[in-house]
Amino acid sequence: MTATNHVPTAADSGASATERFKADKPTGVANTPKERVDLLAREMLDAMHATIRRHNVTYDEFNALKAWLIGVGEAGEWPLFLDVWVEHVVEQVATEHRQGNKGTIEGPYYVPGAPEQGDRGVVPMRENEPGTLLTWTGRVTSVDGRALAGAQVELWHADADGLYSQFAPGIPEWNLRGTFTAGADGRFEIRTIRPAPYQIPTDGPCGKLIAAAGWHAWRPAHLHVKVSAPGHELLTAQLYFPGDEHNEDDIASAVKPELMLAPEPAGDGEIVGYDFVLDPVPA
Ligand code: MBD
Ligand code: FE
Repeated sequence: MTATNHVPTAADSGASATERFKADKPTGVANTPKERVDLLAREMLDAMHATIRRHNVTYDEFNALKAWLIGVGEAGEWPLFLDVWVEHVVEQVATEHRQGNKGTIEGPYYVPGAPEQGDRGVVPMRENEPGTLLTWTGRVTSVDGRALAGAQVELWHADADGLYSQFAPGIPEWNLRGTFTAGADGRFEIRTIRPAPYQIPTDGPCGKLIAAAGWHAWRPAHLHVKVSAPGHELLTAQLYFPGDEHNEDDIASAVKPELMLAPEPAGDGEIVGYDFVLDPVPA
């Protein structure tokens, strides 16, 4: 059974991801000194020049690159491209200092403000949402072990067809997106369904690069979360399922061993436990 009657295209999800990014993320460099802009821009250009010299890049290849870059922008795939092939290094640098969970990349499909479900509840989903039921219990604490009552766990993930609401057409607005608020002891319980693996759209410029380079287009099945509490650093993470054939070769390089779930069969679905430890904001 498929959840939609419309085959999603790269242009659908790319345009939505670009609009989402422009609406939510700070993009100014007003506080960046020109010395730093000069350093970063020059080193990135130096790296490109070195590649051109080392491999005798031709005018045909240069023009193919130019056409491809124009296409990435036209299809709205800059968020996809950067989150798949660059974000994992930014994330590693940004969270290296943490003593609690480090997490992993956000990706292009987060939407703030998902409906509040309290400390235990079912994530918004369609009647007869396809997929294995998953009951996840967890707890949010600070690095000193203190329970973080009122911590928010924002969850978003793909459906059993690998599609995200608000980025693929024909899916209810907040489908498989919800905000949970930890109770007095920092505990929460979330009921959802297991997502399917995600395939990068194959009909857009990122898909063309993947095909031209002989790569595959898959991310393993994953749950996205953002966990936040006052006075603590925001944790952005993804959780994965054992046995997925792409856990070892995620196109987005975002799998870490500590993000692997261990679900067990229970009733007509599965249960799993996974806790979060947040770092206090440095004084
Ligand atoms: C995704 O679902 C995702 O999580 C990332 C990082 C990139 C593309 C699609
Ligand atoms: Fe994702």
